[in-house]
Amino acid sequence: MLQKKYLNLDLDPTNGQYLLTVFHLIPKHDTEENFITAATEVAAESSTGSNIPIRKATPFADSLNAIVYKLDYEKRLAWIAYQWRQFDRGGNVQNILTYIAGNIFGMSDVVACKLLDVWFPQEMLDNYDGPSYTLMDMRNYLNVHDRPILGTIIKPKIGFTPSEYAQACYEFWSGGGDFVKNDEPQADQDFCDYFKMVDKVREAMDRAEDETGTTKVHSFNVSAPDFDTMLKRADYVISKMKPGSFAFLIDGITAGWMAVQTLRRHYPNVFLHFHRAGHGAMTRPENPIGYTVPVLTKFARLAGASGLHTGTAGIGKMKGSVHEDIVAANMALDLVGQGHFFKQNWGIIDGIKDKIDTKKANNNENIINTVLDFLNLRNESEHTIKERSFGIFFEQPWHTIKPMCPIISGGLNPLKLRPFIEVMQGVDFITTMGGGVHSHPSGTKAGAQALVASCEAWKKNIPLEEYAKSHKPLQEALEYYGKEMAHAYDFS
Ligand code: CAP
Ligand code: MG
Repeated sequence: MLQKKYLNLDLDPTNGQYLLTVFHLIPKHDTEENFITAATEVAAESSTGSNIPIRKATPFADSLNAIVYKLDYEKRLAWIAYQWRQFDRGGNVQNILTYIAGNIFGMSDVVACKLLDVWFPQEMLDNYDGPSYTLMDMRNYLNVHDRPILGTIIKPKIGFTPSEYAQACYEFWSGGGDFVKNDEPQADQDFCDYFKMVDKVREAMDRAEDETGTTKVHSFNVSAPDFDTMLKRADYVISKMKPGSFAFLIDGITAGWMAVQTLRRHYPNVFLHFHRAGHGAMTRPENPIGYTVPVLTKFARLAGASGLHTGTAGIGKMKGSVHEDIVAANMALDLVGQGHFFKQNWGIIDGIKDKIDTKKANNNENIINTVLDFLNLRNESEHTIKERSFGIFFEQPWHTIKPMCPIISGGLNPLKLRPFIEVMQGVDFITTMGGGVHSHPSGTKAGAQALVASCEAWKKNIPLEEYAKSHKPLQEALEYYGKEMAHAYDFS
């Protein structure tokens, strides 16, 4: 039933009161009239109403109605504005998703309802945590600044004892790798006691650091049956590991947004690693109902994840569009990110907002230069500005939702590093290769050495085949992955 009070095509949605959304929407019986009706029903169900007008509504309650403010029937697109004051105070991300990615996905009146993009007004950003410990902090700890952070996931996913698990970590680190993560299902299983695993990882890390002279990081999955157990596992890691040498991995979709935000608020000085196992049910491009990878990315950054898996842009094994995954990676990192429909400015220009034209500052460089001009910091070195764009500079007067690190994983191997750097057009990401390292014909350490050599070849701009002549593990990788895996990638 058309719910007129949720429709206003004359609304000005840019006054800072509204979180904006765009949905791809197809009604059960696809006519233009039903499309408009469905849009108002989605607005009602995701704000104050139901499938039928509510007589009990008061004028104030009605003032909180979500509003359909723009429609494009040809493309089946509906723009809906939500007053962000309707959301739970205190920076609650879960509550927003309960509205705009909740009941509406179950409505029988629609056969397609996909949240394509979302936009947060700057006035709203100030109420949400955003990342605390960033990629820049991890780079400083590892002393790695001009290349991706090279990581692995221990495989088999589970089944190792603590000692076997730690041995695999040691082999990867001793081969030159920086970063190891638990796989997403690894937790506290009877064959691999969580606390013993942590103890053994610390021993392996000490051994590898002594041998290589470089620092290492391990991302411990702290997903658990309940929050107390999650915090107990996290606190044990803290008690055993050096500050900076560990991250907390959370299965953000299955453990939930409250777990993500609890970790962000309890441990602001730890890299918060958001694994997105399960996201495909919402984000696969062919799914008619759900939300996109850039939307998931925006909410993970708002919630304060330090890093999120954002996909391999068609180079790995997981389904995902090149465009979506690159948009997501840039949305994670940049001060100004261009989404499918909205340009998201993640900064708030305290006290100088009326003095500079934020409309002119429409991308990273402009926005940084605009603020530096105003603050007469023009003569800073390029590196300092770059470093500062990671949020250090913008603590005062300009503060911002700090960048989040894209984590690139899924079916990758050392031969796929360069293609991703070229697609990404940058190195600000962590890559984790599981099968692509632990299937190397000469073992895990050689897998790590092949990955390190592949990165060196890229940095020196030497073709892999050429560089492999003096790097045996890379040569073996070329022979193995080049033959075995070439057909496995979907470059669509
Ligand atoms: C990769 C992985 C990661 C996925 C997550 C796995 O292993 O450990 O969980 O990459 O996907 O279990 O598949 P491989 P995404 O390196 O052996 O593929 O990053 O797309 O969320
Ligand atoms: Mg995994």
